[in-house]
Amino acid sequence: MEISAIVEERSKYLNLLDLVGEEIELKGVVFKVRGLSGFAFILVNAYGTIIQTVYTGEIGETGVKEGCSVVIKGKVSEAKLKDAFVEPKSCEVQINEINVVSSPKELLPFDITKKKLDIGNDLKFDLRYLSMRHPKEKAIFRIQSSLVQGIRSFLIENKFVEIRSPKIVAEGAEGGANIFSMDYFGQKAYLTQSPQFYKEFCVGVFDRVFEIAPVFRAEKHNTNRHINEYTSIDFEFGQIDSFYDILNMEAAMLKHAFEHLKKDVPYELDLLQVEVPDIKTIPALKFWEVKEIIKKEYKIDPKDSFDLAPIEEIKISDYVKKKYDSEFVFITHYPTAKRPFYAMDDAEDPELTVSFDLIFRGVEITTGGQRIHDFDQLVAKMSGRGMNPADFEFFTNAHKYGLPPHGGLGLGLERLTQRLLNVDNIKSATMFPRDMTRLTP
Ligand code: AMO
Repeated sequence: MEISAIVEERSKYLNLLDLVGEEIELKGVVFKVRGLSGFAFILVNAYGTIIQTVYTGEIGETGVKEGCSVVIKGKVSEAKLKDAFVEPKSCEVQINEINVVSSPKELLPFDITKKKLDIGNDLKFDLRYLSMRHPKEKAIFRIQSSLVQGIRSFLIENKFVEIRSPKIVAEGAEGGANIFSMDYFGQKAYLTQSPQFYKEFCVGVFDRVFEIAPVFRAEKHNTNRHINEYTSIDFEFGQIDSFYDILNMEAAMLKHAFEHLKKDVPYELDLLQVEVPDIKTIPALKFWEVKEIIKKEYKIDPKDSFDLAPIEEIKISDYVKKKYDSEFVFITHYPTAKRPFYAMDDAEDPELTVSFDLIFRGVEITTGGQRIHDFDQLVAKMSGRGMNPADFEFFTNAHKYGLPPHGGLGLGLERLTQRLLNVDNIKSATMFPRDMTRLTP
């Protein structure tokens, strides 16, 4: 078999519209059978989309049922289809021959052909590999995949090198208690919270780097925005003139990714009625300014004065939407007290850092900022925080031997998906979520 044959075979059906009048072979899984007297509509899930086929005869005699893998030979004809899940809607396949190549032992325990999957979240996650067969559930992850593709292509076009950092590490980068520890051949080890150290190392090598990979957080609370394993989209780059370069890079990356989405997955965006934001510029407000706005405009005065509470993120989004017609807002200059040791302090006010969060539709989706690149400054900041720089020698060595001014960010893929698709819980935007009680599937 020629290497190109498999590629040709699979790409043929994708252009069904171009094949009207032609005989084709279609391989797929039966999604739904609607038998009528003397004929039947068989919706077939063929490599990703659901195609309508028409069988003339008594379907009951063929052994075809939902979940069967079938090979169909038939002719493509024009049609006007209404079924929300069918794509394309302007043609169908008239079956000449249908053969069952595999048949399920049992039918699915719930109906995946209904307009909306009406099962509870527990069952949805317990049987995720089945519930995802529902077109609307599947669309979430098709969109997520396209988002990653758009982000990755932007970064590669802009000379970022994709790296792979270890997930078993000796020290956490982010501090705090939300770190999983483990026994590593008698030594204490952790599951990584972030590729922070490694991306900074790699700036010293490639200048621009990124990683899209899982990270782990031992969050003990069950919220609609936290999971214990998530996909972190990290980038880091050197030779920055100011930390605003990082904000601009993120805005350009999201703009590119959203444009890619609109071209790549229009069917899924339509199915889930997703409103993809049109990014022009993203306003940037300073942390203390935001606190003032919330107090003045919304009469809210939350207790934590060094961080933003979820309600404040919601309110500032509301404010920015009304004032600047933007669904995104950068919040800059977070207090030093709430930022990790590697964050660079603001030269004008050491109580603040040149760091930021990006809020999208009321939820923080990104943290980023400029990092300390100078060895002495880094060691002094660590010591000032009661950390022992010797424990982090493997990290500070990179600074000792020289790093350029640099910065970057971490963007939570599931939070981005959650806000983009407007789903209520981050777990619904996570293929196989891990929370305090869920380890399977
Ligand atoms: P931070 O800890 O703020 O920053 O995380 C960055 C982004 O990751 C997402 N996120 C989460 N998503 C789901 N569940 C969680 N438990 C969770 N925790 C965080 C959020 C958040 O904005 N090293 C820095 C990034 C950097 O400065 O480059 C870091 O990890 O979307």
